[in-house]
Amino acid sequence: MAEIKVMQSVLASNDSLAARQLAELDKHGVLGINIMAGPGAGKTALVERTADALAGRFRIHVIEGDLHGDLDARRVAAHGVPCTQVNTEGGCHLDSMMMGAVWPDLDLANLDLVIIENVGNLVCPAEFRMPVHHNVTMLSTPEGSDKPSKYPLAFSRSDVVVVNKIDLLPYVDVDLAELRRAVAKLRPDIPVLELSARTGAGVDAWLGWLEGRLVGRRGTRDA
Ligand SMILES: Nc1nc2c(ncn2[C@@H]2O[C@H](COP(=O)(O)OP(=O)(O)O)[C@@H](O)[C@H]2O)c(=O)[nH]1
Ligand SMILES: [Mg+2]
Ligand SMILES: [Zn+2]
Repeated sequence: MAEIKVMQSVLASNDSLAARQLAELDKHGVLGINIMAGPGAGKTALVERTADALAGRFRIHVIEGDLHGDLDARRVAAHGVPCTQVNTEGGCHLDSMMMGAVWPDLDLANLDLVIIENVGNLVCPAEFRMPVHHNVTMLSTPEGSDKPSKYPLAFSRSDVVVVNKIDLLPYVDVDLAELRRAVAKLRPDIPVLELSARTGAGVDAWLGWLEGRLVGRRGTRDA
């Protein structure tokens, strides 16, 4: 019982800090998104594609969450986008306290989009509210169609699902219709976007979804 109370208060203080950070994004009309997926689903690959496609039109800052090292931050920075690495030192998710540590790095007055790549894990990242407008859950075709049913929280707290690595469909045993049904049981209204961050197939639909949100924000700021 005591343990439950402590957990509730940890989550409540995380929530209120995330809400304050999100209010700062709102003040500057900046869109925040949080990408969640298991290790290797292709989060960084999608961030790289997104950076290439949107740079020049939108000002982006990426926050990379990993247990150790800065491999992903180096990959993203190579695309000319400012990127801050957060190391959780063994922690399996990001939270708003960790965001607080890097928040001063963000030049909010001169940004349109903050992309957070969460730690590779389909479980607890979804439990911790982040300073973003939308969660994105990614899954790659080799992981199989049952993952939304087995890890429902991430999917039910997301506004879009990205199914990556469709270039591997001839080689893997995944039923995309079943996967869509599993997502629809949790969130009937959200888009499921099939793409390949490697070949670029389907990436336009993802960019379209994201740009739709960005334009909405820009409208807020100019108003
Ligand atoms: N075949 C294929 N491989 C991909 C695709 N996207 C990423 N990968 C590969 O999958 C591995 C993990 O990708 P990464 O972006 O590091 O995933 P993350 O751990 O979720 O950030 C790397 O070897 C990528 O080159 C894809 O669409 N198709
Ligand atoms: Mg990564
Ligand atoms: Zn965790």
